[in-house]
Amino acid sequence: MCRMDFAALTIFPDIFKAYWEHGILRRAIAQGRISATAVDIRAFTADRHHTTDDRPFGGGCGMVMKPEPLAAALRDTRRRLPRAVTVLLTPQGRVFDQPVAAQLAAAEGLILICGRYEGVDERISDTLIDLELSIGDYVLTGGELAALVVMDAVTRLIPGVLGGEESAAKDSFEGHLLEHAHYTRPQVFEGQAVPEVLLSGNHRAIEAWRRETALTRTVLRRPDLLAARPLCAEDIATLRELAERIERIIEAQHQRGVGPLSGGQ
Ligand code: 9D3
Repeated sequence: MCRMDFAALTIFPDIFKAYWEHGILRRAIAQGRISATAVDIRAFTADRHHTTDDRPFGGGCGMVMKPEPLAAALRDTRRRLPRAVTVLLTPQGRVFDQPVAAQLAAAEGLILICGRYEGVDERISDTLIDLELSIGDYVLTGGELAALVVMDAVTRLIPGVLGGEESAAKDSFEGHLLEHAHYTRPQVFEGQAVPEVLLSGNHRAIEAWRRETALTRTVLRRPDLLAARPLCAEDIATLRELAERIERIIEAQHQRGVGPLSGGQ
């Protein structure tokens, strides 16, 4: 059985526990498909005040995470998880995406180091880190949420964590097309009906409709996803048919005398 051991190194271990106690992560832990531990960096301090930060050499505002407690916590965790990949969550890292999640899902373990303050001492990242990850271009107050994001995205890719049909079938195009629209009961909600085709029982028509809505949403909202990966011939045909439908609508407007030089109306 595939199994993944996660360890999060943090000065706020309680943040993790609440998330781990719910939903798919909780089930994955209960089934023994993953393990998850929060390692309190403060437990590896030697001074009376359990100091984890200090002032930056060279001056400036903000504090820096001290290297000694972090290195001690990391070495202790590595003794327990010798084959784990060590990841530092930092705004300077490579942006985490689905292909990175898929790569990390093949590891035997992940040690996720969560920075606080202005960041961790550079000598930690220089020598003890395999990979630096950011979760996107916005400013957080620390690495804990980013570590949870990585854990969440990686966990659902571990074989057996999701139910059978959920996982394998969709993974092939996960990440390069938006999902189709979803509807459930009631059939009419606040005056808005569910699209007819979904009630037809015609599974081929439903599949075609879903693919078409997925494609058109992607074209309109996230064209960058389409540019990143080629479409199959059928999808291109669907888009061409859509383009022709739009063309006919424009053409019909021309017939009524509306065009770029007509001044509208
Ligand atoms: C004065 C410069 N600082 C504020 C702009 C730099 C800075 C230091 C530490 C900004 C954020 C943080 C805390 N963030 C993370 O630890 C972090 C993060 C993020 O902020 N955004 C996206 N991904 C990540 S991963 C870790």
